[in-house]
Amino acid sequence: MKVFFTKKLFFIMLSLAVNTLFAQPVKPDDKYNRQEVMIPMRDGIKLHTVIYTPKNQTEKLPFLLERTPYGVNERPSPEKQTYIKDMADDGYIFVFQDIRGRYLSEGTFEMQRFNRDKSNPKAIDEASDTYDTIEWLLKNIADNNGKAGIYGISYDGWTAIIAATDPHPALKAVSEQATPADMFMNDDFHHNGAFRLSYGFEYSVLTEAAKTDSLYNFHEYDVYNWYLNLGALSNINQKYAHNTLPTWNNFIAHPNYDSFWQKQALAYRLDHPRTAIQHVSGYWDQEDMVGPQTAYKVLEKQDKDSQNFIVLGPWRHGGWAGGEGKSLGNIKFDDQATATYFRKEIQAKWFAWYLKGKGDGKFAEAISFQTGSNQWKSYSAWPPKEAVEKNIYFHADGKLSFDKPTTTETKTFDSYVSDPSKPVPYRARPVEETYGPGSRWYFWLTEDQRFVDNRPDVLTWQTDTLTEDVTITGNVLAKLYAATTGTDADWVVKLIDVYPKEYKKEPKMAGYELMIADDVFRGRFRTSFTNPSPIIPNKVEEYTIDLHAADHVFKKGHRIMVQVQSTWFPVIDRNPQKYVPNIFEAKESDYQSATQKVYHSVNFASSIVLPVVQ
Ligand code: PG9
Repeated sequence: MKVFFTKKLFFIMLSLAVNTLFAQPVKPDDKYNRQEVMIPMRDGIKLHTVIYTPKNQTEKLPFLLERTPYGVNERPSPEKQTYIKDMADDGYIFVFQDIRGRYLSEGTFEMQRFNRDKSNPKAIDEASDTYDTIEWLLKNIADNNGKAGIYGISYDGWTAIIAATDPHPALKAVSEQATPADMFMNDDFHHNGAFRLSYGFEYSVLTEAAKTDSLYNFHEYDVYNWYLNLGALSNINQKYAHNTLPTWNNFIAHPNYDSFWQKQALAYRLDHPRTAIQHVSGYWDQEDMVGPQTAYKVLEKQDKDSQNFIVLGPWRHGGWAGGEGKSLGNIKFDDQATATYFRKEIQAKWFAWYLKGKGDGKFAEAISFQTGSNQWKSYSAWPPKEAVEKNIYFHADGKLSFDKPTTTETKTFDSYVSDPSKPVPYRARPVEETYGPGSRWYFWLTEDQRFVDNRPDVLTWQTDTLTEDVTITGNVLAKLYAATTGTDADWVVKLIDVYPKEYKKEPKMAGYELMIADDVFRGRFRTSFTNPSPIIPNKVEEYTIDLHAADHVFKKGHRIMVQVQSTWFPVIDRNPQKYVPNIFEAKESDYQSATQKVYHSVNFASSIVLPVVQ
């Protein structure tokens, strides 16, 4: 049986709906001269690079680079790529490069390659590859203005920010968009130590089964079934991957937050901004929502020259790159073209200033599209200082309110049985293969949470109908007091905006349950991510779970809801609920049901900490 089959990223990107970027074939009559070159790196390896130089160039121009593992050859001329069209109109020399070991470049691909050993002049990493590329471009491409910028989304955002860790002196501006920052704590591969199973496996296949992109052939449309039938995670290597995927093997070898993950993380690799740097994050980014927020925060501590900026918008992963951005899934933004605005008014103007000296150079520290009110806002700090932490508490009978629970409450906890053989789907089934045809992966964070409303293994608390707007801007935290009969447990917390029962503005959205902030925490890591420990059965423990940034108005007439559950499958692997040293090596018999209790008593007052703005 053929296990893997390859497809070009072209098809994946088509279904990504970023298709406007790549949908049109290269035409010989466009406005650019296109050259394909192999640029030598310091260790002799050559990287495949496509360079677009404007045909009617009247002034010296800066370079704009994008470095990617997803293949550059299919890309049309810059003015035909929606993502960079506004910059193409301004005039740049565009440079697209296959990173080491991918597509037409020589060398070996390494997932998020570590920093090189700088004592060895021939040692390489993504920063040195960018450095060597810029050096070559300055010397070999005529009529450049001596400046370069780099941008990109996700992996390409990560290559951009890594370039900023050790920049060529000509590199003046870096726009990292949806970069991962820490693959154990957030982003693609784990969240708070909980493993992102479907993404982790499918992405390892995508990038490591061949030099070009590969999709796994599941022979099954609803992969929820496939992952459930897989059983223990060791079956991936035993039955399918046969140790051929380095990233999958690293998941198994590094089940805790050891130096492998720590040294890969941006917090380890970033110190202060060495170029102007812009971070771009989507509030409903299903892959790397937290990365840019973390990168911004780390650099902001040392931003003496005010060169560190953040932009947050109502987007899925890369949602700002194509289309207008007037909606996401079922959610509409009052006709505001958020993606168009980002490309024209933010991205293009920012590069024009730093690379061409065009414009007034005035950029807000933080620009955010506030959802609910559907307005762009500018802040002088992120999170804004005016937000005040306010707890919204869980109560008996499914109630949620800003009042702290009192001892007189009759019931002090709610409970459910979490059965790993019947995990709660993370989105409504069928769960299509992540990047497969017709996949709804791109919008799942905006999906109506009513699809789990009546499950006995999902707890729900909600406020009365709000009599005035509640605005939250900044970081949301969950403080959970919980116990389990098992020795390990996952806690998934979702903060939800419940639309009114009758909703004249858009009747079919009546009662909609929209996730505003959410995350999962793997209980074994409650005291240390490096040294996990079993949970003591039935002992109430405090879990503080970062639900990350939101800028949202819960409108008058809506309700605020919180849901708690212990499975989110298959985006998160099943916790066996019995402590084992390494879940990747758990046996099927280790998976057991457990009773989970979430407390709301005066001493164990579970709550969500909201950054409320009056
Ligand atoms: N989210 C993808 C990714 C980035 C970096 C590492 C692993 C995966 C991406 O969209 O590129």
